[in-house]
Amino acid sequence: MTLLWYQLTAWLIILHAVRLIICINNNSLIASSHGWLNQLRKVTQVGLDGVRRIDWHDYEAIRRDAARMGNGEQGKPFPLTENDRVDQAYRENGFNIYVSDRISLNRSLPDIRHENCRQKLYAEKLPNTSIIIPFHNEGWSSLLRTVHSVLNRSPSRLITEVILVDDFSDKGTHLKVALEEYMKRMPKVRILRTKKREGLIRTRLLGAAAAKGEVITFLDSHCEANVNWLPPLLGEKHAYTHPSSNH
Ligand SMILES: [Mn+2]
Repeated sequence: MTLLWYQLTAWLIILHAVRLIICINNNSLIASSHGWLNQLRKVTQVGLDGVRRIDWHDYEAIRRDAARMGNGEQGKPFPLTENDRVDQAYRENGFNIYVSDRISLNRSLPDIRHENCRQKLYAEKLPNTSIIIPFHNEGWSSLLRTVHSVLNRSPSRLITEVILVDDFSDKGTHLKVALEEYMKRMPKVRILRTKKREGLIRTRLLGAAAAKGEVITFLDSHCEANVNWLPPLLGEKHAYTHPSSNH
């Protein structure tokens, strides 16, 4: 009996050791140069469930982002001078739209995920989604940066459309004609408007009723999508908000 116990323990130790070696190999592959990363992108796995999984990372976009320099790039703080602090835009908004206006709409962000997320594969066949973004008197640059980051950091074939739903904004004109003009260059973006102030939930539902995608995704109007944010969420088939929020 004791001998059997020792044998069993020995086998468990060996099994764990093998698993550990596999993990170390994976890590060392991932941690190596970009050339390796490109090769890894083609890796697919078929799980015990028969599902083919692929690496959804867009390594070209990751490289482009890493090379960006300027205000707020790589998610760095934007230092304010005393003159900046008396600016009207700084005082009037709930968050710092003054700074937001001075940062690129396509700015880069640090990859703040757990290290293991860089190695994860997700199902090759994922449903497409309608991204619904309700807003009320949102700042111009924070709203546009939300849209830009979603389109820049999502595989195009997974995005059916981005639906902006205006809950009766009444400050200024930028969210009316200017927004419609701007979005003409983004054919996937549609703009809907409520006929009176409805509140967040009814505004979301208006967008949901118009959605054509297989999955509905709700986002705030002042957030930024980060690296490979979408495939894991579509794999789960849940509705959600706030992939990487600044508010
Ligand atoms: Mn928010």
